[in-house]
Amino acid sequence: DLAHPPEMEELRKCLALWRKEHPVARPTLRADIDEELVEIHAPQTGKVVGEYMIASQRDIDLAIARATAAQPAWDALGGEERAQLLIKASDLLEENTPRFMDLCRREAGKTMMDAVLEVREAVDFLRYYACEARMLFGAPQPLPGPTGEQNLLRLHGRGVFATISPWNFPLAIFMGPTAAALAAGNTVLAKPAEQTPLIAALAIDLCHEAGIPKDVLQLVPGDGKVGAALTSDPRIAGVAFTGSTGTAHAINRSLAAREGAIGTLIAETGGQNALIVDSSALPEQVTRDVVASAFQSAGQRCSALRVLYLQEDIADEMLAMIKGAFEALVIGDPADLATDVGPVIDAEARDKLEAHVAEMQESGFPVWRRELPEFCKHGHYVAPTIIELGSILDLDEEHFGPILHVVRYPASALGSVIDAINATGYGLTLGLHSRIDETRRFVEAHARVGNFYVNRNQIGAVVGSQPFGGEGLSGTGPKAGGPHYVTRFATERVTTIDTTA
Ligand code: TXE
Repeated sequence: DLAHPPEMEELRKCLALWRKEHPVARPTLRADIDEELVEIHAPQTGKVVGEYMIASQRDIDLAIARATAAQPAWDALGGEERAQLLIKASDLLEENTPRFMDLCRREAGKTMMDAVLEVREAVDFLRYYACEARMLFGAPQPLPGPTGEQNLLRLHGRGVFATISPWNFPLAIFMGPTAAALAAGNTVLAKPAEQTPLIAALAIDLCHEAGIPKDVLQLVPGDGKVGAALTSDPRIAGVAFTGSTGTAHAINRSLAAREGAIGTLIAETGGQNALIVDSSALPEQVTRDVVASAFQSAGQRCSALRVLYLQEDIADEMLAMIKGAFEALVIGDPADLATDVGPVIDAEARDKLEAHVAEMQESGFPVWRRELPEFCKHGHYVAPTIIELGSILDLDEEHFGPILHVVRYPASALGSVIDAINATGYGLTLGLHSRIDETRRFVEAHARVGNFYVNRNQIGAVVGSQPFGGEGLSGTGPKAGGPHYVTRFATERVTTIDTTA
């Protein structure tokens, strides 16, 4: 939660601990068979930080067989017991905060502030879903019926779940759906992003140390092919996926093409997130929020601001202030506490973002870019960029990096602005800076988005109080960290007893 950053003193202590180098884990599923060994590179330097084994088809088969065999006992354990194990795991994750911060920096190029917040979010997810396990998976729920009949509803795990996660929240989004699936009584095959398996391996080790059985929770490291091998296997009852919209479509097709039981898909995907600023907004607050949302985490948050709509009559003044703050951003080494903008995840991401900027420039849209400092020359950095557009519909897809697009709109055209935002098909986050209640009510009523932020920073989510997730091209729901999430991982069974017999 960036609105409540931790005290600097705490951060300094973490940093001091983090500086004592920790050995890098080497995750292996099974070392004795034909896995492929892959190197992991630090986004800020390109240097090797570790290596991991890609799971082979044989590994995957074995993992599914073990998870299938272990599921009934895990389900039968009940919510309270599962909750205790998840809480124990959350405590171990919290105790290991400095190790995770170190790995988040080395493997994902996270700044120290982003890293500490990431660990907190993962811990919160584990504790929140543990509470859900306690509340939802205890005694059966009696349902009304005629005299002489008893109806009981129980929730059970669906079976074996695959959780497939992205690199941008390599701990929080890896752990969140995994914890929810476990809480509901499923066994889990957790596939981290290929860029960040070390963080995932440490998290899984700590879950095992907490007492979660090894067959109940297994790490399946690998790339998209490994993910596809999991989703196409009919023994997998459900998939909880977070990543790009294109991959969610591929998984949906893969689940539909399988023979056997119909698989469940819970998907959280990208967004084309806009912020509307009218002439009643407070310019200093807008500037702070815009710069934080668009450029923190190098723009690699699914909630990040991509398109800023400025009401015409204040656009010049607002843009000048935003550019001032943009010029003051510190770009550099994520290990440095002063750094605001670190690297993007890899060369492929950098090249894609650079191609987008070049294309916009060629199309004649005005572009402002920061100079990259010397330090950044060896890593995968993209200079923070502002591009002025005619409409959000000038963008054909999400651009996942430190690029802010700006559009001017006349005060009378608010309705068309909302129509354009809806027409992107995405529906993740939307921000509004306005002091006019009627405007807020209008936007709230017409925008099809999952998370709407009013007069505040359009960043992320807080487990339990700001459940997060989108609709349309942005995901299936329900919202992560919210009261309806865990039940999607469960199946309902009803027993009807004739009590007169
Ligand atoms: O996604 P990819 P990335 C979104 C964000 C952005 C994306 C970034 O908006 O679009 O995630 O993550 C595996 N079958 N969100 O680039 O490439 C792959 O190995 C099965 C949304 O990593 O889709 C990796 O583990 N799996 C968000 C995972 O899918 C496959 C929060 C994601 O990879 C596969 C965070 C296949 N065919 C990021 N192909 C939210 N809305 O909450 C790849 N994978």
